[in-house]
Amino acid sequence: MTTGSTEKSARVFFALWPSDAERAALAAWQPALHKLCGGRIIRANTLHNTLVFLGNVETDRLEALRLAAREVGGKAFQLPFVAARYWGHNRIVYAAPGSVPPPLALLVRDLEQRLSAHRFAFDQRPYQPHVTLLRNAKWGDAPLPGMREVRWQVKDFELVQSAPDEGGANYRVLARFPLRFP
Ligand code: 2AM
Repeated sequence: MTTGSTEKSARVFFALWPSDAERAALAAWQPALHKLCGGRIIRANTLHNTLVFLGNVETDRLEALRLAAREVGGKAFQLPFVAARYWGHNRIVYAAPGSVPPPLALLVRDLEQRLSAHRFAFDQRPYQPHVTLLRNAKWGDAPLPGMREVRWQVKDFELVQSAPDEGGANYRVLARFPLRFP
């Protein structure tokens, strides 16, 4: 596996990466939310749901990281995003599922266990599934308007590299890991 760069480390995370149709359906929430909350609209082609954030990993360990993720034995599942919400602490507007489907919780737990077993460090924050839609937004604690539900069919998860550019972050899918159908 190559990152296509000569950098010694890469900023990486594991995520659920939607299909084009799922991505377009979530992007359709953005204009109305932007009108209300302002801030910066996240580019539709970068919308994702982070599972585990690692940060900088030495490029010569990326192959070991990919092999660690291949040990994860998760199942495919459906993930419905039902509401737009706001976090004041980091000023993001995000899409949220109504609940965490059990196979998603198991996937994150299994992935974290495999990463720990292979001595990879990662952000230990409790997992709260979300797709960031706007950054630097402004809203209070009133509910945001209802949005049309978007159902993701989660069939795989991805290892993604993040490289900042002027328009926000630029993401590159380094590897895909299929989930099993029950
Ligand atoms: P966010 O959208 O809530 O900011 C790439 O930065 C992805 O990793 C984003 O989806 C971001 O979540 C998530 N992430 C989780 N922990 C992070 C951290 N400590 N630093 C930067 N991004 C983090």
